[in-house]
Formats: sequence, structure tokens, C-alpha cells
Amino acid sequence: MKEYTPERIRNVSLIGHGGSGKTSLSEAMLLTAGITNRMGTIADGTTLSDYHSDEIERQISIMATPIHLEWKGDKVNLIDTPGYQDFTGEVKTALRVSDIGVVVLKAVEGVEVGSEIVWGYTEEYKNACIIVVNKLDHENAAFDNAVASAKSRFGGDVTVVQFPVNEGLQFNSVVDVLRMKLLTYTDVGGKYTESEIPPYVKTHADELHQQLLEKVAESDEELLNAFFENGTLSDEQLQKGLRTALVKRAVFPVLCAASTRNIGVASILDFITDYAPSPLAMPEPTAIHTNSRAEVRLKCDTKGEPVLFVFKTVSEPHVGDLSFFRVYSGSAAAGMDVVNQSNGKSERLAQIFMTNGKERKDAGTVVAGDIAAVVKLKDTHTNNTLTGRNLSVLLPEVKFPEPLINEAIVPRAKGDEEKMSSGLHALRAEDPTFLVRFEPLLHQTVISGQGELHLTIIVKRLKERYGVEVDMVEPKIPYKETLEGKIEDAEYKHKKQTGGRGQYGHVHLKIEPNPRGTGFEFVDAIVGGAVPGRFIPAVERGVREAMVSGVIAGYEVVDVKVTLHYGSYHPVDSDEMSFKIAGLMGFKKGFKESRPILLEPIYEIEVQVPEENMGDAMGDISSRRGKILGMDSRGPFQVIRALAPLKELYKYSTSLRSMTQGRGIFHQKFDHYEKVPKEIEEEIIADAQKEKEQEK
Ligand SMILES: Nc1nc2c(ncn2[C@@H]2O[C@H](COP(=O)(O)OP(=O)(O)OP(=O)(O)O)[C@@H](O)[C@H]2O)c(=O)[nH]1
Ligand SMILES: [Mg+2]
Repeated sequence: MKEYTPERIRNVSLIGHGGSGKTSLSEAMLLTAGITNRMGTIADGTTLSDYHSDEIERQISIMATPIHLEWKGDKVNLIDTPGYQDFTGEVKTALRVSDIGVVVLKAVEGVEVGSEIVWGYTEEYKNACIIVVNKLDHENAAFDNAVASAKSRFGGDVTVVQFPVNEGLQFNSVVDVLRMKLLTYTDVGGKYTESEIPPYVKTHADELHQQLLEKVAESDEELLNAFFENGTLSDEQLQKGLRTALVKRAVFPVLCAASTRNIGVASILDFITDYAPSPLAMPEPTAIHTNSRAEVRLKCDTKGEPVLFVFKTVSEPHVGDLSFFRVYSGSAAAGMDVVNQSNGKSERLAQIFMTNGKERKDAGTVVAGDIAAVVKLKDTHTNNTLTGRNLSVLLPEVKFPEPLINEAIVPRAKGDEEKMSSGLHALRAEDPTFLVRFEPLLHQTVISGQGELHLTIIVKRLKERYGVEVDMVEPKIPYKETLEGKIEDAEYKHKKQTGGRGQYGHVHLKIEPNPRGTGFEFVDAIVGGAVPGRFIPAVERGVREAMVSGVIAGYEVVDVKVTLHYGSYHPVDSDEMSFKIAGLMGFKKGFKESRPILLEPIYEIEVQVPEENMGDAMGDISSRRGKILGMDSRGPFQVIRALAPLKELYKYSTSLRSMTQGRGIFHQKFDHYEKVPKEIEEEIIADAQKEKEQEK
């Protein structure tokens, strides 16, 4: 494999709304660069990037897929990312290691919700951004509208560099207002011919050229002075200025494409390699020294101490885990020993690959700025930093989006629990936006993710890869039991006399509520040895056991005070077990008579919706027994803060998404426990009884 210097590398993520044509664009780029000799299609499931079975079946991208090509001597690393909202974690991790984001828009729709979400990520990671208006061969293509929508959502630095002269079914030509040429595509291989701009679009081209000059001039004081002095910029000033303006996010150039017809693609590659930043042109990333916590700037120096960041883990059949990494300093080569600074373990880079979807080639030396994959590391995961022995630093981790949806899962076959758990953990290593936890009190495994499709795919992989079939069910709610009344004297006598030694334990308990949140309290108020001291802890253990398994509906009892104030014992038959049973039964009996109630978890939610969905969102929150705490505006959005029972928030993200066409977002966090309304309490108790009977 050829070795590239950092200035000859470009790291690009293709990002955008679902179906905008990112994968098709990557496929066209591979063909144009001669990596493939035929363009794969989404319909046939033959693209290099969408090679996973789920992607082929659903005809959408699900994984961020690294591919690479060479264009005019430069190495272009592309990460094709999914547009569907459930997989935004993949976009984040891709942009984290990319210098450049290519935002793909549809020529008919322009900016959509997904475009706005990924744009937000480019702001977070400060990527240089290029906008590609794709599908210009669509009969309703409307380039100017798409650009207007980009300007209104992404700001006035969106600047046209190319415009189509014949958008629609016959689309094959664009005017490049940077070089002031007409580019015409007639070759299926993607090559274009250059000619003079035809007279009927010349004025328009001149105007846009002038706008581009001004935009570039504005991005830099020196250029602005030169512009005022000379009324223009030299070609050299324009080109150099454009390069720095891209890094500064002062200009967002707009280019044109019809990916599936391979139109515009070659000049997008030209633009990326001529103007978009190499890793050397980007600000040096900051790492943190593991001991001193001091900030360390990482120079993109191939001779420096190696620092690698693992941004993605893919588990491949017959290969094992592939860890994708970017080198931030130094170089990486097969056979090298490194330290995983995230857990202190040493690792050997056995085999390093460059990948194009599922195709892999040995990589040789991977220099600072480049991206590659390594197989079979022992204990290295996404977000880990690997370094040489002489530099202990950590790079900042990708902050993955918090989970939005929970489902409980139950294996179909008894005895599959262990296989299920190990499969889920392997899947979790691959996908940090997916979480698994076991709820010991509720005896269930709960999986969380970004949406219904996300969890459906996890469940399918569990079956395909680990042979475990599971059902998704609504997660149980961790209700609690407590009481509102009190009982002065709950008596229970446990007595058994059947041959041999008998059993005898006898208690009188006072049971009363403790203030909410203060927990359990046990008071020993025995006087005169009515219950001998050695049996008293056993009584407390009995009470605690009853509390764990619940009394009225099988949920944990909280916030009670139990006073043992009287009892009796038998000199021969009494033992700890007898008093434990007396404590347990006495508590259950007394609890039932002290106006027991159920408590439910209440969450605070923050819901952000577009203004026009405000009414619907409020109505929906009320119908979920929510209480509005306040409202605020945030840009074009309204933010509602409310309290709502967890029970009513099941699949909330799905309905919020459909209510707002995907624009609504929400966060939730546990707030407190509150009494369950009577009619709902009755239902819960009835359900618990039914479940108990089924278990018998
Ligand atoms: N006419 C036309 N169709 C296109 C073009 N680009 C993509 N398509 C079609 O649009 C659909 C979506 O294309 P993809 O390449 O899968 O889009 P994507 O952005 O990768 O989609 P996700 O990864 O699911 O977000 C497919 O049916 C493509 O064939 C184009 O330039 N012109
Ligand atoms: Mg795709």
C-alpha cells in the first residue's frame, strides 16, 4: 500500500438526511476514482458501503462505513454515514475523526430535519463543511430553493461555487464560478469536459463569482484590505483565502451532483483535494496528560510519539473485532506495541487494514492524519486512546446521544439467558448508543437505544449472530409500596409443635410511615426481655425480607418505621428462624391494615418542539398525566418542561417524532416518587395478582 504524507490526506464524512444520496455519492466516487469498475446500486444492494444484511434488506445505511480512494495523488478517506435518526451516533463518531463534512441535500427538498441534526454535529466538532445539492437529475429539482433553504438554516456563509445549467431529467452540466468554466458530464465513468460559460448564464455566473470573492474576502482582514484596494482578489488570493475560510467555517461552498448518474462527482473530488483541509491544515487537537491532567497539543507529525484514537468497532464474522482508528500523531505499523491509555493495558497492533466496506487490504504504515483498522485487540473499545510507551495522553471521547427508548427483552427459549447476556454485551461493544442493564428487583433485562428501528435491528443481530431469539415487551415499572396509615399493634405468633423440637416466635409490631425518601427504620423497644436480645436481629431480617418482595403487588416497600415493642418466647422451641418468620408475617399482616399505597417514579422531561407543534405537544403531555412546569423559547423552538410518570413515557420518543416530523427532541431524568392514582393502582395490583397466579 502506498504511503501518503499528511498533507496528501483528506478525511471526509458524508452526512445528511436519510435518502439524500450519501451512499450513492460514495459509490460514484469509488467508480470515478477507478476503485471499482461498475457502480453498485441501492436497489440491488450492491454498493461497497452498505454491505451489512440489514442495510441491504432495508435499503438504508445503518453503520458508518469507512472507505478510501486516491484522487490525483491524494488519499481521500470517506466515511459514509446513515441518515436515519436512530443512528446519529454513527454520524457523531465519523465527524469526530473527520476534518471535513460533506452535507448532502436533496435538490427537491433542500434542508430537512436530518440535515439540521448533522449540521449541529459539525458545529460541535468544527468540521470544514461542503454542501452538495444532489439529485439534480430529478424532474422537480430546484437548486435555487435548496440553496435558499441552506442559507436560511445554516446562515449566510453558504456560498454557491457551482450551479446547474440544466437541472431536471436532462441534467449534465454545471457552471463552476470559482474557475469560471462550464463542466459537462457525458462519460459514464464520471469524467467531464471543460468549456467557456455560455452567454445565457454568463451574467448569473459573474454575479455568483463576485459573491464568492466577497465572501472569501470577508473571512480575512488582509484579504478584505486587498479587496478594497484592488476591487477584486487575484486567483491565488481567492484560492488560498477559500482554503482558510473553509477551516474557519467562514464559507460553506455549495456544489452540484446527480450521484446515481455520476454527474458532478469528479469535480467534488477535485474541490475536496484542491481546497478542503488536510489534517495538517486543521487546528491541532488537544489531549489530556493522564497524570498531570495538563493539556497537550498533538502535532500531526509522522515522526512524533504515536497517538491513535479508536472511533468505531465492528464485529465481522470470521475476522473478529475490527477497531477503526485515526492516527493523530506519529505513525502506526503492524507489529507495534501500544498502551491503551483508557485502561492501562498493553496491546499489539498485529494486522492493520485499509477497508472499503467489507474489502480489506494490508495497510503498511499508517501516518499521522490517516485512518485504518486493526484486528483482534484484546481489550480496546470505541473511544479508547492508544499511544506509544513515552506519551500518556487521552483524547476526548465522543459523547454519544443518550438513549430515547427502552424495551424489556425475554428469551423465547428457557435457558438462553446467559447466551443472551453475552450476545448483548458484544453488540454493546460495537454500538455505544445501545445500552443493556439487568434490573434485579424487577427480574428483567432492559435494552435502550435511539428508536424502535435501532432496537429491532439489535434484536435481529442477536438472533443472527448469537442464535438467541427474544421478544421485546414493555418494561416493568419500578413501583414502590408504602403506607399512609399506621398500626399500633400488629401481632403475629409463629408456633409449630409437631414431634421433636417445635418452633416458637411471637412479636408485636408498631408500623408507621416514615417521611418520603427517608427509608426504613427498625426500632427495638423491647423491655424486660419479652423477646430475648439474640432474636431481635432475626425479627428485623424477617421484616426486611418482607419489604424486598413487597406485600400488596410484589414491589419493594419503602419509607416505613417498624417498632418491635412486645412479644414472647419459648425457652426450648424459640430460635432465630421462628422469630424471622414472625417478623416477616407480622409485618405483612400489619402493612396490609395500614392503608398501603403504591408509589410510581415521576420523571422530569424537557421537550423541544417547533413552534407549530406546541399545542399538540402540550395536549399530548397532559394526556400522559403530565404536569407542565414551564415553557421557554429557544430559537425557532419551544421548550416545555414537565413532570410525567415513567409509565406514560413508554415509546414517547416515537410519538414525539411522528407528531413533529422528527423535529422534536426530549430528555428525561428521574425526579421523585409519587402516589399512584387509585384506579391505576387497582389495575397494577390486579396485574400483579394475575402474574403471581400464572407463575404457580
Ligand atoms: N435520481 C437520483 N436518485 C438518486 C440520486 N442519489 C441517490 N438516489 C437514490 O436515492 C435513494 C437513496 O440513496 P442512498 O444513496 O441510499 O441515500 P443515503 O443518503 O445513503 O441514504 P441513508 O444512508 O439511508 O441515509 C436510492 O434509491 C438512490 O438510488 C441521484 O443523484 N439522483
Ligand atoms: Mg446511505
